[in-house]
Amino acid sequence: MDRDAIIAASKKHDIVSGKPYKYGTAGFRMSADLLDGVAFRVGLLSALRSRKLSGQTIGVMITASHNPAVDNGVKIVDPMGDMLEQEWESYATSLVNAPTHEELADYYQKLADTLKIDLSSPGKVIAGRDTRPSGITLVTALADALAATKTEYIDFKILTTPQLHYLTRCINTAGTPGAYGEVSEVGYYKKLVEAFYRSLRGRKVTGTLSVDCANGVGGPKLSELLKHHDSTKTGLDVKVCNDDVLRPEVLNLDCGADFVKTRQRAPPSPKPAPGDRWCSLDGDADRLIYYWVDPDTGFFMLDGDRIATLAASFIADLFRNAGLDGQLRIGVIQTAYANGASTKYVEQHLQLPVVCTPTGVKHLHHAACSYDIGVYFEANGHGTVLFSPDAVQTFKTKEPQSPAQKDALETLSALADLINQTVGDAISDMLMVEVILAHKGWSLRDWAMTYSDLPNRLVRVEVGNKDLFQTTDAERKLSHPAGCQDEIDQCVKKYTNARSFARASGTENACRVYAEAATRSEADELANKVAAIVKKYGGE
Ligand code: G16
Repeated sequence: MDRDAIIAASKKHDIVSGKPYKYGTAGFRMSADLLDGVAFRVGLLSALRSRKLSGQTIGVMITASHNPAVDNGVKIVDPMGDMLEQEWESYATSLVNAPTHEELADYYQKLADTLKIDLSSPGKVIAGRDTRPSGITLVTALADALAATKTEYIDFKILTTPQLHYLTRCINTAGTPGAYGEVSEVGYYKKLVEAFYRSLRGRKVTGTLSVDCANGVGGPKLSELLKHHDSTKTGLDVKVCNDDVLRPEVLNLDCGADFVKTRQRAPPSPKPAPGDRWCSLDGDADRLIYYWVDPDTGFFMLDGDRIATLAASFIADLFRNAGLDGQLRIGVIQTAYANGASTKYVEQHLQLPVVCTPTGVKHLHHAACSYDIGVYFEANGHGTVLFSPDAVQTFKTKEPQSPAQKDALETLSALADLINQTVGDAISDMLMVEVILAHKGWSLRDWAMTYSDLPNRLVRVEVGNKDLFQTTDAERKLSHPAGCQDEIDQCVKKYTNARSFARASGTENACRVYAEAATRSEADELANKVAAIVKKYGGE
């Protein structure tokens, strides 16, 4: 093997000792200055992963998404564009934590032996990064690992996270019946725009949509997509806002999907005029939140739960119109953060099953695969709708019995192309929402009328040691530290229709507390009380 080459290259990319690195909710994520050695070691692991999977291409995305500009992150994408298989997360963690360069090379060899990987076989890795300047040096570290292991490598440079997932799947399916699309960024735009035209089926989007791009990669990429789009065909009129990627420090600063969701208000700049239709993307364009400011009642947000219910109800209607009711199964996947009212709406009104998984799209994606149509969204706006190969085949081959059936089947087929099948994609999800609103002839206010959210509050709590907090029951309860959950339960009991839980974030050095209750003041009070409990148990 390339032991000497790995050791020599590794010496250029040290890890910062004394830091326990962990493959978290979305890979390794922390202050960018701690990540050089991590990116190198992730390169080694992706080289192994590709060879284990007979030389299929593995993706590596360098992004810290919604985190502040000083952070960065590295995550691995499997051949079909989904997240790294979970068993491999622990190999990644062990490899990154190897204390010396020699032990790193030894562990690399050990993994190859245990997993029966032929290190002389071909391997291929592609990479993308968001607009953070630190991404440039991290890509160099990654490339050095791929050179040391003689792994073929393509750097796609600046991309949104979902574009990297798209490209990974395109490369691995090229020339097969499941070919996902043209292997290029332009191919991504063309696929989405063409599917957008087909999904609308002659209907027109009305009114301007202002898009807050979090001053991240979504800004330039959305502008790029619009160059391939003819608004006279669709009526879509997009105003791209907060797209300053030249000043790195403004990334996610007082704008973007995470700001809007956690603060429950519109970005202060540019100030949305009352009644205008707005949405926000996050720093790597995989989350989406809609909102408007009502002249009478103020800010109103349509988050991931709302996008899930909108998509599920529209697709269920199309199923009925296509005569597919009862033939294919639709399921909705949520996490503990889903508003209780949305879960009730899906189960009782839409009569669809709901599954709750731990946080992280990797968990939701996995659960969604067990349905013909799996609608998965986290409340924070991260999600997509998965169509099984059987479902897509049925849309194409079922003989329509009426023009209405034909219309429904063709709309379903177009949606399966429009909605990113690899991972949550804010740009693709935004086009899906616009299609559904155009079909229904709805404004955001009509969409909001479907059900009333329970008032809720999300709080970030900094603690001495977030790893003390361990969860069970799809993160709805704490198993550790002992006594903490009891105190939370006692507290929740005092409020009407209330629910609250706490968990350690897998992307930030903090815990998160969620609370919902019958009134806004109760939700706020409960969240603050639970946050105080978490702080008390959180160590020095
Ligand atoms: C990532 C994950 C999401 C998760 C979010 C927050 O999002 O991809 O699935 O909901 O982190 O996770 P946590 O609460 O563990 O910090 P993103 O958009 O930051 O990549």
